[in-house]
Amino acid sequence: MIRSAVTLNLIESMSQGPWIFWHNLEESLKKAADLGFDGVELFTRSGTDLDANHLQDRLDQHGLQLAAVGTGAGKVLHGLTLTDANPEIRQKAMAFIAEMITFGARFGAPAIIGSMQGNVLPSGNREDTFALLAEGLKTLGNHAASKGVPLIYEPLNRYETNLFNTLESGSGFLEKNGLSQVKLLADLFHMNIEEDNLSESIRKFGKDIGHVHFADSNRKPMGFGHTEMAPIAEALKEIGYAGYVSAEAFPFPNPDAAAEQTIKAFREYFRN
Ligand code: LER
Ligand code: MN
Repeated sequence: MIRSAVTLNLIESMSQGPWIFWHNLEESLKKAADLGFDGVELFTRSGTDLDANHLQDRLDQHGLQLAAVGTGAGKVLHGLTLTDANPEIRQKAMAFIAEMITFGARFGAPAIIGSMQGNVLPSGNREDTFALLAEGLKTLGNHAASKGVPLIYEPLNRYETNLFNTLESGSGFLEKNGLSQVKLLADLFHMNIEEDNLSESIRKFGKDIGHVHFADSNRKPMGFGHTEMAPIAEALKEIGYAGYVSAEAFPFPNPDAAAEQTIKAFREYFRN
């Protein structure tokens, strides 16, 4: 069964970006539960930012699951990536993500590697950078598997990474490097920019999809842009996708209305 989730950014020093709820754990969990979401996806400063027992209590109280945890704070706050030219920075990136994997795994939730993948730098070599990424994903994928969760790797649009931008190239990379512990994130916003045909890509590479980010063509909540969602939902159902469709969208026009629009769109496409 495809499940709904909504994102919550708990980093006080951030105030902009594609997250629906912001800063307040208690209030956001209550709103998510009241609207009928199945889970929440968290964006925190680190894997030790939240007390896990406290979070478990709060989730249980509201009947919510932890859908996934983002690792982007490693890049945004500390400038870490898995493909940095400096081995010390790569090591710190690995440690940061490993800690996040351990945290999420306590809840059965996978960690997502999006911006932490980095880029091939103008001075860098493409194949060498791919090798660094493969090495990082291999080690972290094994760590995730030892904790009983997959690791999620996210192809991003070309303005955010020059590594892998499509499900096809991401899937080929996983296969070539034997990264069987790693699943792909199908972010509908990135896909709208990069894929020739979203539903065809989902059908073709669906075996690798482990998480979905639910946003319209303009990163607003689904329904506020021009993505044709019906065939995408059909494709996800057809491949037997059974993970989360998680709203990583701008809090437009405000967090509450964005959450309401998201759950309305989720029900329209996945509970009809
Ligand atoms: C992360 O999930 C993502 O989609 C990126 O665009 C954020 O930088
Ligand atoms: Mn995303």
